[in-house]
Amino acid sequence: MPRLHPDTLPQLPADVAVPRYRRDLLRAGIVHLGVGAFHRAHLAVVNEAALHAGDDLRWGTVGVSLRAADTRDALQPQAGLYTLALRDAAEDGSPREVLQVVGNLVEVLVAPEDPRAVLERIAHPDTRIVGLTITEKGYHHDPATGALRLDDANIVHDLAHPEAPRTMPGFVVHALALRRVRGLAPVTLLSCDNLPANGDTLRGIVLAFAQQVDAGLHDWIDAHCTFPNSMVDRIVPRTTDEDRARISARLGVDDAWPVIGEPFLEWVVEDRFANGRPEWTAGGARFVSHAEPFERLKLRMVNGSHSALAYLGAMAGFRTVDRAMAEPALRGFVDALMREEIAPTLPAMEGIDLDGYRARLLARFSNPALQHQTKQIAMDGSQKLPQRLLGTVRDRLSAGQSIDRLALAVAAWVHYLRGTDETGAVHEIQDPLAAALAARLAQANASGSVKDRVAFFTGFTPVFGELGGEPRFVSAVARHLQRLEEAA
Ligand code: CS2
Repeated sequence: MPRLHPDTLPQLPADVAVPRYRRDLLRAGIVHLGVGAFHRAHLAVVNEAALHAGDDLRWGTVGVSLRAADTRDALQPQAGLYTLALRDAAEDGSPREVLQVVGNLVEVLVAPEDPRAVLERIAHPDTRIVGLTITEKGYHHDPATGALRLDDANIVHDLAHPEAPRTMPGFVVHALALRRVRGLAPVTLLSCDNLPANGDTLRGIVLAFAQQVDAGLHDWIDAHCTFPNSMVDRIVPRTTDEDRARISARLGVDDAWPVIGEPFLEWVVEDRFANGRPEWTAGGARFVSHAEPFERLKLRMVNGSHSALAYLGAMAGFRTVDRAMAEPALRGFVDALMREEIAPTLPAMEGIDLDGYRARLLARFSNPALQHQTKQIAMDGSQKLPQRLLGTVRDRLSAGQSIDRLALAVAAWVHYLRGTDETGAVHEIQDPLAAALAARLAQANASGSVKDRVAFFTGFTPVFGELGGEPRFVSAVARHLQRLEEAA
């Protein structure tokens, strides 16, 4: 089969959407760090709609992979083209799939191969926005406080090697230093990761790193660059070989690197751009002055219940989220978790009907065409729990309210960390703090009663902050952990 490529676009079936703007004239106004499936199924698609809606060709994207070369290797022979497959189920339950070839990714750089090229690209006069979807762990921060970890070995490395950094803060700050000395315009740093106040968090991290490099640089960034907060939402499961084969067969050409997503998409962004932006409203983005309430809503409702489902589901032996949702007890649990414990912590927001939001979410989680793996969501729990579940726990405790269901979700994570599910199958704990968590758990397990174990384990402050010292939290988690362990 021929490869997906600008030359083979005319052969595609008529029901596959393709780029309709002058790709050959695209400039790269955006550098995107973390060019994974989420970016390619969300931001890049909204950006594609903006290119279709207007004729502003300044907004092509150069993607950067901070680790692996696989995306570049797959997309280079396709001149950056790839397919987005939006999947859900038809009335009769059969999978339905709409295909679109996306064209605004003009190049992919692999940071470890050529760090200099990444620095130069961010420092390029055409670059106006640096976007980020590098997942929570890419920030090298303390998950409980959001502060940059200056003792992190890679951060120490990057402070000493301005010409060859490895981390996001290293690339961003050293490249901004180049822009500054060259007298270039500032850029917008746009975090689209699932962190609370993601723009503010990014700003704190970038400024903390810059302060170590040069106080003048710190002040320049502070005065000229912007860090809008943004809320992003679309479920994007990992692409499988089966997806690749099915999509290539439908296209009639081989796409080595398609992405899968649900039809639903939301993007709420603060309209604070230092050096212009595309008209992303054309692709469904909403510009607001304060995105923080939308982020909180999304992190607590979508991601909080997603993590709860992932840990409980994975431990019960359910491979996918829709399979877990088909279990009445689990569906009833996440429904009640959202309705009774999460939604009441959210402020009233204009245009948001929380009952409708919850109902739609239950339907999204039940989408059988996504095959979203519970283990994919279960990874990196230490980086996710604080903003997904623990902030809600804190708010409810300080209002004297019950945290029964939230505590079950937290207990499910602790239970998951033992590394075997209830059917006896072994799973690997993928987490940047895996070694520290394992050590903590082993020490906790030597402490005797479940309550003592939970008290010791939740004393791990990088995740729990001060919560481990809160008796109501410890006893609620311990009660559930005991039940989970007895059931297993
Ligand atoms: C998921 C998210 O993998 C995870 O942890 O909870 O990626 C989730 O699918 C997205 O945030 C939905 O917008």
